[in-house]
Amino acid sequence: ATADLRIFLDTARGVAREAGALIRAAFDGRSHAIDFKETNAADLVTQTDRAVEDLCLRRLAEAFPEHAFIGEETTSAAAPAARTALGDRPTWIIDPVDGTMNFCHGFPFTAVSIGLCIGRRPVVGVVFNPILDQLFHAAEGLGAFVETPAGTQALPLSPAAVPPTLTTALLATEYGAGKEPHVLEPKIATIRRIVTRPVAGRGIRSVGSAALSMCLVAEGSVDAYYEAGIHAWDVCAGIVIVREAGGVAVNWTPPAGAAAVADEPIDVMARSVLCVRGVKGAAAGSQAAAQAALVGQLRA
Ligand code: LIP
Repeated sequence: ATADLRIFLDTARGVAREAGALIRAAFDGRSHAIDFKETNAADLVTQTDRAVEDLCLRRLAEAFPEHAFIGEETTSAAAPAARTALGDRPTWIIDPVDGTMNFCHGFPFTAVSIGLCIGRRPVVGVVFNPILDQLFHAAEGLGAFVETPAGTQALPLSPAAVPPTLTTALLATEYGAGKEPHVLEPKIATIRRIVTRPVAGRGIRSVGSAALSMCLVAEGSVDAYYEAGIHAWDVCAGIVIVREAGGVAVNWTPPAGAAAVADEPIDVMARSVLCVRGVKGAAAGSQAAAQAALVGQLRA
């Protein structure tokens, strides 16, 4: 119930702050010993990723011993057969350092991302960028907020007062660590379509963190974000933050027989995401047509 979600959210916020302090302390932009995952030169992991994941798993397991856990580094290091599948049990999905490459290079878009799924649906999300000191959080039915040293604000922020359209859109995407042709080609084709066709989007940004890209959608700084090849830990928390900020978050490929975009379920394990911002002050549902149109254009 709502009271439980509040407890889950507040616990995750505390854990994210503690984790963020570790990231902040290690953020010197130069001297990280880097390992590579899956023999891919663009898929990095550092001691900080591992230390932050250990901390998050320990703290959340102490608080909620009956819950399940999926962490990026634990999962990546495990043999496929030993990886935790997402079931109906409450499951925390954690990316200890989303934007590890940014972290290694001293580019200040890096965050700890903590999401909770119940019955496979993302219901709590916390994304904390300790470098810029921005903590984004949301829980189903409780709204989305950003905490900064200046205070707490509800999302979206202004000036996202008009519905999003492709012709006026500032979009975000990532080239991503996955270099398989079936992942990269559709992304590049979409970028080409957006930047070459007249009046098809104003511009594209790539900030290097899926979680923070989704927070940019939630706050209204970008109109939409799409990516394929990402993992559940990159997007679980962000999905809740986008949705609670009045945005839509769906998979890039629609599920078979799906109804309206606004009612589409999202599969966090499906390795893709497409999200569109909400409109500040809009009545629930009043922006659905504009959001669905933009989703359709980006999927086309
Ligand atoms: C990264 C994402 C980024 C994506 C990369 C990678 P990591 O997460 O946030 O948006 O393009 O493929 O997955 O590995 O830094 O946690």
